[in-house]
Amino acid sequence: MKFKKSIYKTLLLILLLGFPVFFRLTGQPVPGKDENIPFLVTFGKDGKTSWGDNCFFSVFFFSIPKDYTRPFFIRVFDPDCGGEYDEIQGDFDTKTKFSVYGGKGVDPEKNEESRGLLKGLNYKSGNLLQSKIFGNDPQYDNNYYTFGPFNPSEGDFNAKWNSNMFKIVCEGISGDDGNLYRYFLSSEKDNNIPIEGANAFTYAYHFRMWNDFKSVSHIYPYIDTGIVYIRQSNFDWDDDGTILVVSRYKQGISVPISDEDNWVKSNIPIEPQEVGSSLDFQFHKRQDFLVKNNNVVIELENQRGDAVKFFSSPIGGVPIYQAKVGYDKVKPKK
Ligand SMILES: [Ca+2]
Ligand SMILES: [Ca+2]
Ligand SMILES: [Ca+2]
Repeated sequence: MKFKKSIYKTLLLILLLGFPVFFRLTGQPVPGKDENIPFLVTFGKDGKTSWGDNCFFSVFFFSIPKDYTRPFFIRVFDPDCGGEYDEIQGDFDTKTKFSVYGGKGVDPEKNEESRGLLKGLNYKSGNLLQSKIFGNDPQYDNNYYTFGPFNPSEGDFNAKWNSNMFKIVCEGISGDDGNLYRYFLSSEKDNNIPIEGANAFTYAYHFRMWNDFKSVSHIYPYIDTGIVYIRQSNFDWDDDGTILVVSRYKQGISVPISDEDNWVKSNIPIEPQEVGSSLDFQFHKRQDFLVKNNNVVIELENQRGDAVKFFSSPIGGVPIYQAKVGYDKVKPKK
């Protein structure tokens, strides 16, 4: 009977964590549903890095499964810089350019430059499909602008993910204010309708924390085969509480944090059992006083110096620490 039980357990594990889960993912809101992050943030290039953006641009990728062949749209919420949500410095005088790329050169697994981790490299690689510059435009304040329609075949095909890859670059081309915005990959122009099996990811996450003690934000980096440890880098965390790393095998490792306008790096060992699943980076705000308008940047790389992706919808689901109790139960009682 015990043997049977373990087979069922294994089957259940495969069902819960295995490959089919990937095809059920719908990670189209960016930031994702499970991340509990209010906004992405990009400052105008005349801003100060001490406000929480180290490079004044951000790069996001969308993967669209090969079997999806209908047109799709990339919707940007609050693309303007002014009015609600955005971070004013003096007057609102910032212009932000959003550009969508497809074709050869986009896929960051084939073209490292595309990842957007280093200034000066060609993170705008690929064919420019559409772009638009936004200023202080009430028309787009607290509202969507929709890019598209795009044909999935215009993407850069990645055989490993069996998906067409697209990229959206956001640049603060002038001014010094912080543009807060969100993305949604949609099958419809005027509504947010997720595409089955699609996902979004980045290598450098530039985001805003909640102005709320109780809200915990998350990001979910995916641990691919061959990863032995990852090196995390966090920028301008404003000494705001703690960053914890949780996984199926980690109850919570606390990570050294940055304060003002600095990077702090540390290594996190990866257990073989964590390969093929996601980690949960938890961002807990400090409780003794409220750190307001905290913009931060997170980057990860593996032991070889290759960047690690964060998926908007965690691959394999949100990792939950499995207390040893669960394993003791299956041990025979003496
Ligand atoms: Ca300004
Ligand atoms: Ca905005
Ligand atoms: Ca900050």
